[in-house]
Amino acid sequence: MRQSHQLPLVGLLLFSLIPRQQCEICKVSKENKTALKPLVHTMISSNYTKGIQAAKVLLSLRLGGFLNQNQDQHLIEQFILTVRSTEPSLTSGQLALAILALGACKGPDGISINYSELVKILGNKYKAEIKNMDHDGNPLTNYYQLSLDVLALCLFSGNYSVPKVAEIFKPGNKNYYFHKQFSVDTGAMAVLALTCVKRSITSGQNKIDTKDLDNIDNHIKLLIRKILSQKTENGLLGNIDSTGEAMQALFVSSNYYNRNQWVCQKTRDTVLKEISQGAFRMPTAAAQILPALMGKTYLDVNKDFSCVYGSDIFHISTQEPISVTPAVSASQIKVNYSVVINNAKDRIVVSVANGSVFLNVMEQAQKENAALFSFTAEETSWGPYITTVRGIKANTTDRTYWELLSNGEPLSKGAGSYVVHAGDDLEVRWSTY
Ligand code: CBY
Repeated sequence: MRQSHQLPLVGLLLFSLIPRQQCEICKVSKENKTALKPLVHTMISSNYTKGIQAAKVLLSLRLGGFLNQNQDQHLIEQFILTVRSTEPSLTSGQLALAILALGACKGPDGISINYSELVKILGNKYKAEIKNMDHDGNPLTNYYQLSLDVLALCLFSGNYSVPKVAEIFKPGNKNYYFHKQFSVDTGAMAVLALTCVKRSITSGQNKIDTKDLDNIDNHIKLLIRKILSQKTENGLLGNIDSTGEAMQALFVSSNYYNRNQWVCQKTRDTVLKEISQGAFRMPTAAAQILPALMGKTYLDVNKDFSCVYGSDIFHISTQEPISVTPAVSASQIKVNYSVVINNAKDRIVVSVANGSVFLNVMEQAQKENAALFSFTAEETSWGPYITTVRGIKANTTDRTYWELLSNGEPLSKGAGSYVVHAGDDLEVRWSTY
């Protein structure tokens, strides 16, 4: 055989010896892609591709290559206007996500985005977060958003201090925990951010002290250990809504754990089963799980790399209305509802339609007794977040919030998505985290 003929064979042999990456192993196969249809469906529904809330949806659809060129152009143009008009009021993490979504890939010609301006503004918002930590160690928002900030600043050549990152992202920091419980979402996002910083140091873009590199390396290792310690029997990491980003964190850090510590196929198969049972009805929830199932991570964001188009395999139009709220039937159920402030508990029994969510119960209680049960909520990408009850306002600087519970257990869904059952003992409790 002539040498030129042997080369492809040698290449093939070598290729088969390279261990396959976790993200490749875990990626949903071409034949099984239809299993992802409900996710894409939920995300493209027109109501949820508007406003700053759409950032994660846009990022996810673009990373996965689920849009056609027209949809991408239309959504990006609309999104640029949103970012421009809302920028001063955006939190640091919202702006970071917006930058990641806009720069997920290189879009259609003719759309120009002033990244350096946006990244500069993000740098300032991040500085304000750090400054707020001077008082009592609490940022303006939270560590999930600080991680998004560092990730975007790192990927888009913004300004941040590596020694400061190495200092504040220590896994023992209280900001990784809510009520002493490790937040898998937060840890996962921190791993993605720290991995980006580590890669930028080792590729020579960032000249620093090797001590900082060692520290960052160590933080990643410990965070991965903590994420894996939250693995459930069926393979979820934390809960269903933290699993997607935790998978991304594990994809980019496979050197830090053994193959037997995480069987990613098990996680993926549980997630696929949950999709078929309608677990990801919320666009943000769908957006968080989709990239991992496509074998992608937020570290694949690259504004100079052309977007992949044409795989609108599901033929979904942006106009198609999708119902995201569970069906509410005419029959009524009775539930108990209380507001708990320190040791004082005010209780009411309310009647709501079967299929109602926690928020409906709060509304009914408020209608019946506004003095005791008045409340306000703010719209977030996860639906309504309860900000005040009886005029008492949650506050990040004191780490206070209104905790939602059912039968004494904290809920893992928000007020707009938790479906209540007859006889439930529902509670909003003034808490610190
Ligand atoms: N996003 C953020 O800034 C939020 C980050 C996050 C870690 C987030 C979960 C994860 C994510 N992927 O977005 C987060 N929650 C935080 C930081 C917080 C705190 C918010 C205050 C702050 N410091 O910024 C706080 C107060 C500890 C908190 N979450 C409270 C709650 C409860 C809300 C109650 C209310 N007042 O409305 C609640 C309902 C828990 C409870 N039992 O009271 C809650 N969070 C839940 C359930 C969730 C999950 C939502 C899941 C769902 N399907 O609705 C969550 C995904 C999320 C949103 N919280 Co918090 C975590 C999970 O279960 N996997 C950045 C921005 C740009 O988008």
